[in-house]
Amino acid sequence: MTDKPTVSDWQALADKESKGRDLTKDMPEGFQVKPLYTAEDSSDPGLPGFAPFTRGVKATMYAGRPWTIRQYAGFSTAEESNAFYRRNLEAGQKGLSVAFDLATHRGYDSDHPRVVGDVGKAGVAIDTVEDMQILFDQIPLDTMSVSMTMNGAVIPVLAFYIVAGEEQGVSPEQLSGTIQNDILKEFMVRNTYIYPPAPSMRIISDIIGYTSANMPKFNSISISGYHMHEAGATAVQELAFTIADGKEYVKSAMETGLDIDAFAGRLSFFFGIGMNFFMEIAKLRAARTLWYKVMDDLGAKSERSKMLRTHCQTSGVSLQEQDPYNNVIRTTVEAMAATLGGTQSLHTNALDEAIALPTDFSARIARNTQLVLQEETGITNVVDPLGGSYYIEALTAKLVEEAEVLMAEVDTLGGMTIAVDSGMPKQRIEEAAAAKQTRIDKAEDVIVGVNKYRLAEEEQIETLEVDNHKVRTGQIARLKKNRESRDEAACQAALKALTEGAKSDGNMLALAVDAARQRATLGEISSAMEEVFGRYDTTPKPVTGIYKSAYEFDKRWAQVLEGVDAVERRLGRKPKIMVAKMGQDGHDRGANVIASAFTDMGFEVISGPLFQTPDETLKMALEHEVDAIGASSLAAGHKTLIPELIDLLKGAGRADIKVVAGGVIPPQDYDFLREAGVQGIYGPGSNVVECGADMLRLLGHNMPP
Ligand code: 2CP
Repeated sequence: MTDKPTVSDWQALADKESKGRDLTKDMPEGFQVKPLYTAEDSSDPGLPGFAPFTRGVKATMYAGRPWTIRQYAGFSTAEESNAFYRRNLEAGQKGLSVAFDLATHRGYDSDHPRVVGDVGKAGVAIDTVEDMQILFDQIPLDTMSVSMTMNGAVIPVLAFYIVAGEEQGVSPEQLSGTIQNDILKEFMVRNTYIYPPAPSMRIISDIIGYTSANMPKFNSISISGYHMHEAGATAVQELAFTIADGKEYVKSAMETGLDIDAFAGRLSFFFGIGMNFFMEIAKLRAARTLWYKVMDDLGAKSERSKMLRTHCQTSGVSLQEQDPYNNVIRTTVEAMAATLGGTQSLHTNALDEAIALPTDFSARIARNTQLVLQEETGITNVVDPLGGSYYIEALTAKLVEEAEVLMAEVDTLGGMTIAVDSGMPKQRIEEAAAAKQTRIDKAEDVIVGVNKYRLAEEEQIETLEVDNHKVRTGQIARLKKNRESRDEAACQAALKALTEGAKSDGNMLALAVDAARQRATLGEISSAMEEVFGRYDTTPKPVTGIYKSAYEFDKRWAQVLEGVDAVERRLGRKPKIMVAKMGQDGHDRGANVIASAFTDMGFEVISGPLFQTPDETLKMALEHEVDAIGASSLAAGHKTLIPELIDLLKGAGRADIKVVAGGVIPPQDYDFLREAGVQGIYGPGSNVVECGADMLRLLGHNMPP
């Protein structure tokens, strides 16, 4: 009998096979993975349902109850979104998840002049309790669990939901669901905040206080790594910053005198799931392990307080505009990672989400992806089926270890509120995003159909378009009716009480529920608090130097640098571009990537603040005497806001300033935008170096192809 081969025997054989080639792979997380893992690399993760919950928070997990199929949706009016929800529930969806439009997110009623291009676009427009009632018409709020993605205008939205429930005959104790209510990550990456950090943190504690006393089935927060993931964070960054955010919320609620075990069982989480399959599975297992340790350290006694329960969404940025049916495959792989990682609830993206809102067709395929996994594959039969895999266990432990290092750094700074204020997490994530973009542009990270195997000709797919003007007109009429039919004095008194409460220590949610009962609108409730808290504004601060070093020896990059030099010599100054974010769309990853890369190319880049009106963009562009404006749009406002900017430029006699557009823009809209005067359009998957080359051509430089 021969001896059992050892790991050294394997190494010798592997070296022979690979002819000494190094087969370890660098991960964006800053560590390497080896081609083989063995028992020597891993340890026993324990059992599901028991601390530290690495293998799942329930003993039986999906064998006892499958994850909730919860598709995030909402567009145009409450009527249309309600009809969409009901069709989806009949077709197998299990929970609801509401997407609000950006006007609602930022606390503006639909008739506010700043939100002309945003109403009803990237979600449903909600201005009043009536809108909320229509949204849930014939959907019983005592049995349906409803998630609402709301952070900025979280107080009026939750108040409307509570009052809509009351008027359906459902008491707050019966309401089940989740409110996102995670403001720290808004300041870091998502940008739909309204108030500055300190009052925003107070609002969160008020909500935790109110829901723990009155809404025992309602998850008071969804602490979200998803948006960090989408902004380009590595798995380690997503884990560390999300868990650190959670720790901050717990500490701040405890400081108001709440008992940790009275509210911690209703804290929930939300992670993004990308294409690094095993990394993503390990990430969810690591997240549960980390949360257990954090909550144990903070003194939680109840086991429930230490369980990390999470929703997941497949990655939006992994979706591509090119060859879009590949997105179905990507979403399936990501959904498998989420479920093998033990998520409680899941949204699977629609294949057209990189370019537009889902259609009924693409929404069906997305939902069916989960139904097929749940009902055809056997994934639900066994708890944590990858538990004990040497690689998965080693990866889980490595992620825990690395995330703890980063969390310690946050602790040294003084916790997440201070860290966010210092800009550290945002900066780290932007560095990771720029590094990832470079790997994609150089085809080191392969994206099938984009930087490899690209189709010679793309077929257009049908997309959904919302008639923003129609939605806004309808909402304005409904707002008028609401204001005319309410008891004005009672409404104003409730709003005044809210402002007074903001000045003292009133519970903002309890006071807003009173105002909602008196038919105060979302904008009015938000303004009543804004009087005391103020409105927070910010300008993106892109990182520099990453592209320069990544492309040091690249020929095309060198041509672009030469081009920029030539234009500079001609103009007697650097060519200047402004990166503009108009409307209430706060997605700034793309704008930051462009600003970073163009700065490194030698352009002078002016980054406009978020949430500009076209008029404000015009003024800033003229003031800085820019040569071109790049308008970044990821929330469907492009057909309204960009043409308006071009008209304003013409009106100011500056039609010579070139306008290009980038972001989530359906190809169907390209002709419309070109006719409006847009001179370059760059969708997802565009190569930033080529964008630079194009810009030089627009500025009159004879750029080689
Ligand atoms: C679960 N249950 C079980 C078992 N599994 N009971 C016995 N045996 C089992 N095996 C119980 C649970 O304890 C729970 O009851 C109930 O069944 C429901 O299960 P759950 O696992 O809690 O699922 P859920 O109700 O769907 O809740 C999941 C989450 C929740 C994660 C806790 O917070 C959630 O739904 N989040 C969704 C967030 C979301 O949709 N976000 C949208 C983001 P108890 O409750 O009594 O314990 S989209 C965002 C976009 C991209 C954006 O932000 O911009």
